[in-house]
Amino acid sequence: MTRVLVIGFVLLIVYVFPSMAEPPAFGSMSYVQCAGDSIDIGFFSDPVFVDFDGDGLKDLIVGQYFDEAVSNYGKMRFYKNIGTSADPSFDSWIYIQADGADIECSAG
Ligand SMILES: [Ca+2]
Repeated sequence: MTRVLVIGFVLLIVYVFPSMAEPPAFGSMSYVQCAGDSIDIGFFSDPVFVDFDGDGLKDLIVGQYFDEAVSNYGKMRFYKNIGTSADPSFDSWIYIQADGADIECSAG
């Protein structure tokens, strides 16, 4: 069984460590990619994998503390898994919304 450890870091965001044995022994680190680029959301990202859209594949949900391009705070990104459970893949993301508006929440 493949397991991953996902950690958000300041300015680097998300790492995946494929496990290689029980108890957990981690292989080399790699960045989670989206459309060929490393996902970099910045600090307070708190990434989690959960089947957000109910298709049986775990998606990536990541907090976004600050988006410098648009100067907004506290949004959540949804990366739909278009790969498999063992080899997730992401090609785009959207902000999670409620009632037609991006959900916003503060850090902490
Ligand atoms: Ca899913």
